[in-house]
Amino acid sequence: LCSRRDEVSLAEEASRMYGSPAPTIFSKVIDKSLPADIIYEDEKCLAFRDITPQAPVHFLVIPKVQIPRISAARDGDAELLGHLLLVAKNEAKKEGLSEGYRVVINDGPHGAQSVYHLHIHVLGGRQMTWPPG
Ligand code: IU
Repeated sequence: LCSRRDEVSLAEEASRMYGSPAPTIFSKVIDKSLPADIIYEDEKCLAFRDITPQAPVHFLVIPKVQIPRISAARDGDAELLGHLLLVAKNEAKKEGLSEGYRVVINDGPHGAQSVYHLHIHVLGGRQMTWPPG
């Protein structure tokens, strides 16, 4: 859906704004070199099913630009971050999560983040508990 030129300009934008964070497995999901179950895509983001689902419905929403973690976001990312949340709730609705769901962003070691490309988890289809582990 995205031209090579778009991809190059996204990479340039990332490098200009964030330096060049080490690419992660999600770079390969974005460039389609790694197959993923993509449920939504637009010019700014992707949503795909988590490969190790922790609930009957578990998908991730990621920006195409590689912000490594939420704590590295800039004031200028406000519109993009808002967009990611709106995509998360739109896809949750499409997935039939009318009884509610959990939205999670893990940050850094204490947050148990494992992939350093910002992603919003959406989990649903079962009763969640609180507090999380
Ligand atoms: P975390 O918040 O960084 O811990 O979440 C990373 C998620 O990415 C985790 O739920 C993995 O199951 C998921 N994931 C994936 O969907 N596909 C992959 O190839 C890899 C991780 I590596």
